[in-house]
Amino acid sequence: MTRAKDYQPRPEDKFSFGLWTVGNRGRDPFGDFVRPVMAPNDIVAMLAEVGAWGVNLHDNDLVPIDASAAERDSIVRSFKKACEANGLVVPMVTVSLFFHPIFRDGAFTANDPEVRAYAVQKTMRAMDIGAELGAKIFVLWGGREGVETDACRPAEEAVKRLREAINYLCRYSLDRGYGMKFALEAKPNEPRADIYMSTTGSYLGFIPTLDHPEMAGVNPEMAHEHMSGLNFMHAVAQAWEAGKLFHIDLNDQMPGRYDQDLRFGSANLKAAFWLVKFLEDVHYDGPRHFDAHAYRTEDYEGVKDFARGCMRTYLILKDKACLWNHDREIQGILAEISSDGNAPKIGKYSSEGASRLLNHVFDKEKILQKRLPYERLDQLTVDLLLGVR
Ligand code: GCO
Ligand code: MN
Ligand code: MN
Repeated sequence: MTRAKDYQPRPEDKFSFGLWTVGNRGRDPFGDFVRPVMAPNDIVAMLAEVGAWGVNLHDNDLVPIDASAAERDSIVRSFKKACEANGLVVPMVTVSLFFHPIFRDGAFTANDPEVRAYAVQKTMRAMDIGAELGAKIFVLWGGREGVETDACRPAEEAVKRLREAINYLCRYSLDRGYGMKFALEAKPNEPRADIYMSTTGSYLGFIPTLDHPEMAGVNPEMAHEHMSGLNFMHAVAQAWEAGKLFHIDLNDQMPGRYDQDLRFGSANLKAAFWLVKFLEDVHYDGPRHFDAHAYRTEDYEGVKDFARGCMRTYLILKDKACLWNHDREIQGILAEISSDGNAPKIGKYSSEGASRLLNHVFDKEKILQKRLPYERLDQLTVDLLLGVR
């Protein structure tokens, strides 16, 4: 990892924003819009101005749900031109299966088979838009796939319906030669009281049960894991280790609150640091997507501050990760705590190895003499993050 010389975003950083993020108009359950509508093509220009690399969208962020085929074609064509003119790529497309009232009982998991079929049709059409715009990642976030009462359906039936829909969509991508991969995004609650597939780990368990497991991975979101009080970096690391980190949603969130979608790094700087360090250390080369929005107090100049802030914080933390990796005292402690000593090798199982391990005598007193200076290590990290090191 080389140190960034400045904190200016560059295309190789692969920073992306959804149309719905910088285009968020600040409505919440208690109050109305505070910012005027910004047309998708103008959002693209704004993203180019702040230095983003990519723009993502839901089908209906761009094409109104009841647009005619001709309207749809001309909107998508004009958007594509705007992206090209502004030098932005469309790495990911997704589908809104949560906004229209028809999804009040879910989409792929709804009890009404007509709603389920409509959800699949709507997704296929969103995939068509994605293919036209060059997107290779298709995110599926089942915001309405959940319950207020478990009386409404057996929970395992929901899993089966979800599987059936995703299997179908994989086949559609193969049939059309779209070369898309699906990134499944978990969330514990909001807008439903409980959402099926509440954590990234749930999806990692579900994916191997698909007909085409190689076509499905995850899109972990920082706020979603933090809402449950979980360690986001651990979820990302597990997904990465399984070869399933297809996309990532970066933002921030105070644990135990409503879904806040705060600017990246604004609530839990230390968690953001470990996350950035992880992504950079393993050379994750997918998009770094900020699924967040500006405070409701902002106008569109403030939205630019928000977007620039997400990217700047990421780059500062990347620089800090580089310093951490080259800090002699930190590295000295790491070498000390990871030394093997005289530990018997476990390795791959064999009968002889098992006998050897069973007969080994462990000197617990000696093992306990080994220093584990994690207080010092953590304080060095804090000093480094606070800029006094
Ligand atoms: C949320 C989700 C969404 C999804 C998006 C993509 O909490 O609302 O994070 O923003 O990421 O809909 O499918
Ligand atoms: Mn979210
Ligand atoms: Mn998200």
